[in-house]
Amino acid sequence: MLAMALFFTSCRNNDEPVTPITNELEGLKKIKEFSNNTHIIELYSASGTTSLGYNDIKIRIKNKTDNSYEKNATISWMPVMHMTSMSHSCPKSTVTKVSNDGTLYKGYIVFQMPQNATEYWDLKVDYTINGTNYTATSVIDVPAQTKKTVNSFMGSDNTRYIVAYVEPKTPKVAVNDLVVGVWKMQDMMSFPVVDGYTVKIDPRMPSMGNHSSPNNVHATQNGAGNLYNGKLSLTMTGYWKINLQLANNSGTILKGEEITATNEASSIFFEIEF
Ligand SMILES: [Cu+2]
Repeated sequence: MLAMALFFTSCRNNDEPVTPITNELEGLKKIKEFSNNTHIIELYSASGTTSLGYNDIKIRIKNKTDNSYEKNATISWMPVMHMTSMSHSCPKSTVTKVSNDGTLYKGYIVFQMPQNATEYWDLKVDYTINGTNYTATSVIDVPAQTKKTVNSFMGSDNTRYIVAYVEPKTPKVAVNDLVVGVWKMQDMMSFPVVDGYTVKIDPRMPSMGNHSSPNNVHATQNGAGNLYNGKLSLTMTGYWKINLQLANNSGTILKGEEITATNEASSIFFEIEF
């Protein structure tokens, strides 16, 4: 018994050398890197790409002098679409550290329009390290998509809204945890989260008599500034159109129509196929 106790004790001690961060980049692929005179900015996502709609993005800042990663940066970012007639931004989160002693920073950006031959997105990253300000800007790839995952529209209250699909990223034949986001265009450059609304959902299979599914739950917020959570019921694989209605705090529908015998789709919706 003593021998065993010693064995396990020593085993545990040998295993214990502290590895606080095993692999920060696990499950991430590099989107791109760009630089200024002092640093190389690395952008990561699960897919290694940026896309139309909601994007979870991670950032690292590498110091060019010693190739170390900056752990004490304060970062902000500004995505801008340069269109022929004007420029505008999109919904975005603040940028925060993933873990205290790590090198990764995280946030989200919701591209509501795709690029084209003459109009493009870029991302300006501003950061401060030990009181010194730095900046770097890079073009970001936002190609058009076949499935709709983001809606940008004028509500009946004359406010422009953006409603984007976030989860499930890999839908299953099940009642899935649904996450969506709701933002409004305050001006061309600021798109804050809208609080206290409801995103009503009605998933349908147009190829099969437009049938629905049971046990869906409309998406609502669990706290100001947050994304919206609901339940998305998918009873079989294939193409689903998730019809939406956006209701404000008092329940007034600002955009979107109910699905009836004579109306088979809403004017705002998401599309998934799995
Ligand atoms: Cu645009």
